[in-house]
Amino acid sequence: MSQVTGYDASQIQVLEGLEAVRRRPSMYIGSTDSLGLHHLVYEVVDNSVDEALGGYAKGINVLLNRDGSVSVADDGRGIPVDNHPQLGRPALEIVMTVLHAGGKFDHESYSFSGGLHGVGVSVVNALSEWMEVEVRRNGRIYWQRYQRGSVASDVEVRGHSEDTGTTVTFKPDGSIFEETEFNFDTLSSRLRELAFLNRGLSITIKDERTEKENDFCYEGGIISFVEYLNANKETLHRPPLYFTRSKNGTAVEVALQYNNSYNENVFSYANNINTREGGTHLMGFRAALTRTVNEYARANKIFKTETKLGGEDLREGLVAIVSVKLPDPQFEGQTKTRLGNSSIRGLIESMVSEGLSEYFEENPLVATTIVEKAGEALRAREAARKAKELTRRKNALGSGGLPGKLADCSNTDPSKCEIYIVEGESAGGSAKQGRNRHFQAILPLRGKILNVERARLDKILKNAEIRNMIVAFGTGIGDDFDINKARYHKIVIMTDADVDGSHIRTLLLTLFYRYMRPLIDAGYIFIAQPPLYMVRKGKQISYAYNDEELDALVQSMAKPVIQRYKGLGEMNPEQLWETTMNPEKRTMLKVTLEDAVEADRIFTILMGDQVDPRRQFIESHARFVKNLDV
Ligand code: 0RA
Repeated sequence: MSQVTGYDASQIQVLEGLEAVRRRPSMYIGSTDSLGLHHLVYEVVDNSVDEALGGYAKGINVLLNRDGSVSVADDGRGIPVDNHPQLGRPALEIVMTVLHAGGKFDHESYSFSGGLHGVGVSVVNALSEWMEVEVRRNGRIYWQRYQRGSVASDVEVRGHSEDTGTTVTFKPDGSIFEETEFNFDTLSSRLRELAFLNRGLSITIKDERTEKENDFCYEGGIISFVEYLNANKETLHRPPLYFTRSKNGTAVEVALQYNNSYNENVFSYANNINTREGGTHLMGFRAALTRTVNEYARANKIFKTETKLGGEDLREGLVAIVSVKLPDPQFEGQTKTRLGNSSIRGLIESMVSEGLSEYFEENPLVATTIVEKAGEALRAREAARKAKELTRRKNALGSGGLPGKLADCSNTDPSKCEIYIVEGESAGGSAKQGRNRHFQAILPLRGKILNVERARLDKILKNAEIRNMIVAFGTGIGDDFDINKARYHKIVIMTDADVDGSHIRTLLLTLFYRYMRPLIDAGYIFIAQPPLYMVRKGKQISYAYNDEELDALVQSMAKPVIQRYKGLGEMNPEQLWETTMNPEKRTMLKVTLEDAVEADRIFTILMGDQVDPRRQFIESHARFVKNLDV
């Protein structure tokens, strides 16, 4: 610790600290792309959530302002403004400008939330062109402004207020972020999630630019979350199973409900952070679920013969939220979203076992329903294993085991290789002729693939088109999936721009989403963008990929001949290469999965067995699902 004290010394430290943040922003907020930009808001919101978790704030309002700034307001106690005894500056200023000061420098207690990186509001300040904070406290309104993290005005009193609370407004620094425009839907999803995770907390978001707004407040907390996830599914028991337990300073909250689908949809959280990569808490939960259900089945003699349900049997149709709150969480993994604390596994397993067995004793009908659903899954899994064996043995036969319909590429370095999944034999033929055979493989699909949303793995594996894909990709499927075995790092869906084409695309995306999700997470899935029109005048030929481009071309070429492509088959191999497959010229859409909750909802609605929600969805999203006929 330095011997120099007082204002000057502390100011120097402040500037050094925040300068470090501006020099290496990614170290503090993960990235400077759109993800990092939105983390700024989450970081500020999390401080208000903390205040709400402490029982001091009831509501949080987020406002997207017209000038590109965002305001986060809460009705908590307000950040203290009195002078800090050692530093001789207002506590407010220190919270906003000192790295790691956080809001809790005067508290012994640990913070439960704290953003993805838990870095504190001063980091957001450092990365903002400007920030202003208003504190309502002691009957007064206090205000201070900062620029790029530095104090731009002393704390001022700006009026009177009987309310208490804090409002932070900031504009992200365009010299640091690649993108500075906030996305309403992205923020909205995260705020909805926070409202689910913190029962009774009211969060609103309003976009001044578009007048869009949302209000989130769930008295049911994570029970409401599970109901939301199951909204368009047929559930097997109502209401969701729920319990909470705490031990040794760690709390676990579980809500769970089975539906009649074959998918699993489990979201785990540690201190309100979505642990997409799972971790020790999720392992503890799964172990407890498997053990407890097996114990219940045995004790109540539900199966006639000795039956051991596996973890995968209990996943079928499972929708669950597992939310843990613990001191000092360790986040690991590629995206720092895997909980690493090793002692948590056993602790969660014992708390969840206790909670589940108590619930089962009190709700024997629910317990029996779950045991029977898992028993059915077990029998189906046996059948699937046999089907998989068959696929494997068939693969061992033939030339190198690859499907006969696949025109493979010659390069064997997966990172250089692409595979086009092409609708129809004729377009497949054009693609085979037009491709660069060095690094582009072609797999034509005959007709539509099976709808995996309404089938179990054993049936899925009987589908020849799906089997061809699995074998060509090299990755396996479901539990056996291994991304390291992928034979191509680009998998390109190329379908016609019509009703059937978009249906096939959705079927393929559903397959990838449900059974090969790591391909999406790794950014390997793409959608080819063939042109919609050919515009010709004499020898001059141009292509338009949308209606605006068509208008522009017609303007510039004056009275050209316009041909609308109805299918890929109308292009000859050279045209297909030039317009859609040539890496120098093509544009492709990369399929990303920002929001797993929303993706699940869309696939359920589009591909599930309930007709009414699908009709409603298509009516209200007519543009998104244009030409989609399911
Ligand atoms: C430290 C102490 C106290 C409140 C806060 C921090 C606080 C921080 C933030 C950040 C956003 N909203 C906030 N609301 C409160 C209160 C200390 C006391 O009053 O005893």
